[in-house]
Amino acid sequence: MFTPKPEHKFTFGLWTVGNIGRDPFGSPVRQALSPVELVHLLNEVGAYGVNFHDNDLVPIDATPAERDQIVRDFKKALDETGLVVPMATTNLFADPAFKDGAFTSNDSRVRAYALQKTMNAIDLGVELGAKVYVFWGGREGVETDAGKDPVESLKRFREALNFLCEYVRDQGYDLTFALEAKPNEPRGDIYLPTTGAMLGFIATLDHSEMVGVNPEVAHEHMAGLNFTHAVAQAWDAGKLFHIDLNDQAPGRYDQDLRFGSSNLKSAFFLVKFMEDVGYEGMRHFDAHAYRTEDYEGVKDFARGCMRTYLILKQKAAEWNADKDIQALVAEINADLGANDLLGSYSTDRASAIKGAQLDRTVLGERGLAYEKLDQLTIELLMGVR
Ligand code: GCO
Ligand code: MN
Ligand code: MN
Repeated sequence: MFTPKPEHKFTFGLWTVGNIGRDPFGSPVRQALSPVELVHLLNEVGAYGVNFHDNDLVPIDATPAERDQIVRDFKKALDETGLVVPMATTNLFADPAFKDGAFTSNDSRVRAYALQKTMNAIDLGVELGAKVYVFWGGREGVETDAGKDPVESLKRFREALNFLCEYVRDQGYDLTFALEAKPNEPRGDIYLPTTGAMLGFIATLDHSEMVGVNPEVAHEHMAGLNFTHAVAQAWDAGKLFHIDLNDQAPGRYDQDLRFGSSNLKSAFFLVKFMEDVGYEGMRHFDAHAYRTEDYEGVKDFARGCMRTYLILKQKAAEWNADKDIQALVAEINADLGANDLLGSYSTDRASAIKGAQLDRTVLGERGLAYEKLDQLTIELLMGVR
């Protein structure tokens, strides 16, 4: 019943199932698999697609001949499995050249190299079928504000995105950009730390119509925010181009946990939101298996992400069909006599609202039954309804 199918659009990055379990305190615990092996692993667990950073696929020091061979092998694996590449991105954070950022670096040579690397990576992504291109500014930030001017940094980031939008148009590519916010890690502070900040920034771009967001559960949780609200704002703005699903306990290091494994209730409201509004994009899992796992555990992790999503989707349908829950929802939203009073501005409406009998004492006395509604939701999630 909870078996992933292509129509569910479940995707994983090569870097997610390919994560070898290195952390700041310890060495890798899993042998690296090749991109071809990872495509087969993803096919085995039932994923629809695979995404990559340029250097997940082609090592940064590969020769042109090596690149071509790697791309040929990868395409063959895609053909054999039927997996698609809906999204691609650039690694602008691993190489020492990017230690002070890429597009926001103070060094113009680094900024030029970041553009060069990104244009090449866009070419590679498009060659493999990507329709969305993600920008995560992992090192676009600071440890100390003594080093970089925040306004200048925003200008540089804007110039780079304007340039790359023009590049995509010039090439005639069918590609949109999705900006991914994160408050910190690996830098002390990363610019444009939340999805809301990204949405404000996008409005300042020359081709803002090409640019949306890629919100990630863990990143908003790291900032102590409600992820579903961030996603809803992006949706309302027509900017939910992609999404990174994982989980994160507040106040911890960047955990990248299996989807739904830490905050089940918020994962439920997220899935319910995405399904209710009819989000048609990819459900991308940007997470990785615990460091305790071997590759069987990595498959358990990947299957778990998709299975939890599908169970929560089923729970959302049950919530929408539950008579007691829906009776409460109807009661909460019932017209208690002022619906006609509200609407867009007119002089008459302003006078009508000014003259209306609205007894604030009565309004303040009304109980809202949210306790009951939330408990019903919890019981539904716990499987006793
Ligand atoms: C992180 C980020 C990255 C990006 C990836 C795609 O916390 O490291 O989430 O995994 O999503 O670089 O741009
Ligand atoms: Mn992340
Ligand atoms: Mn991410």
